[in-house]
Amino acid sequence: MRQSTYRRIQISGVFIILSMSSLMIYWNSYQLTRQTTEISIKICPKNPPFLVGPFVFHHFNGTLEDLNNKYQKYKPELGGKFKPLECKPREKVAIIIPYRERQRHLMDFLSHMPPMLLRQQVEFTIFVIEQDPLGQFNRALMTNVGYLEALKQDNYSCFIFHDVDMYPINDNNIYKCSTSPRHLAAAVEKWKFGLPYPDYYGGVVAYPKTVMEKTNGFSNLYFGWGGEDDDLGFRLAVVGLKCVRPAAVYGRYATPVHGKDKGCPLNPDRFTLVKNAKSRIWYDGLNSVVYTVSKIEKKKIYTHMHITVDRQKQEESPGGSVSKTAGVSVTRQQVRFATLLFSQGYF
Ligand code: BGN
Repeated sequence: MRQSTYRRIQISGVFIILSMSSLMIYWNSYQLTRQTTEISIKICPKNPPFLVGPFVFHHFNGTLEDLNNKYQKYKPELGGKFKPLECKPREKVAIIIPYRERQRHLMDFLSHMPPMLLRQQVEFTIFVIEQDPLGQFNRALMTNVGYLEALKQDNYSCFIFHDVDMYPINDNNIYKCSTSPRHLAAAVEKWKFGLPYPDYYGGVVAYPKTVMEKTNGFSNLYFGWGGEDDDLGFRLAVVGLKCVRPAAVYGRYATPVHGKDKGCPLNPDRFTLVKNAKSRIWYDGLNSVVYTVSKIEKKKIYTHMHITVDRQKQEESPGGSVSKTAGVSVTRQQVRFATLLFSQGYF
């Protein structure tokens, strides 16, 4: 009886030792595979190897569900964080789209951009920053909000502020940041693949986080159409920076025609605001933006934020009291261009 108990204890001991050693073996091999996987994913090369272009822009006629399915193979995280699968990206890029009532353009954008960005081996998330329907649209204020809110989601180091109706048509226009701010829209279809004037900074710009910090972001005071992009150029000048552009042969954008925007009439104050852009930079921007986030929708392939703006409160904030005296002059080309567009019924 005693002997059999002894044997049972012996057998259990052997069993426990065996189980422990197999656990150890399993743990060691798990660690080894983890290390080798981490080592085998290299940092992405400076020059991505699979670029194509020029290519043609195609409208997309499907649904968001179609795109969700199409991009499943890239395994985006909820909210639309895409990463190249073959290498470790060098930076995190937030693509910020100031947005209102442009559903068709948004679908085109979502269909057009991810494949190109993944060929460029960029880690990115698309943030659609939608201003609620009441009141006039404020594009630059939406970009400030996009920047601040994206940073609450992750530590992005590069921000690309993008019109929803501009589609790059050459992979060599790389969606990454350098130390200088970059104006990516170097050759725009609606300007016959050129620019309306040399200091035009509209459409698409890439700012590293450091530049947003240096310029206090953008002005919050441009309600309605025009001027906020000219303001940006003056802010950069104050801090001693200038936008660089890709070669025109690469920085090409398709801009399919569309109807007038509701809620975005010409801003009559824009001339005064642009004139005083330099004097407002330190108190009109990221440090004075007034908004509330009414909803954040983390979709499968992008993040959609709904933003409420209170124009009166914004204009009562420290940056709102626009000086009517001091100021720089608006270039003659900028004024001539705005007048020309207006006379052609563009707005
Ligand atoms: C300019 C607008 C820009 C616009 C371009 C191209 C103004 C302010 C004038 C001082 N600037 O005329 O905002 O991006 O045309 O459309 O209206």
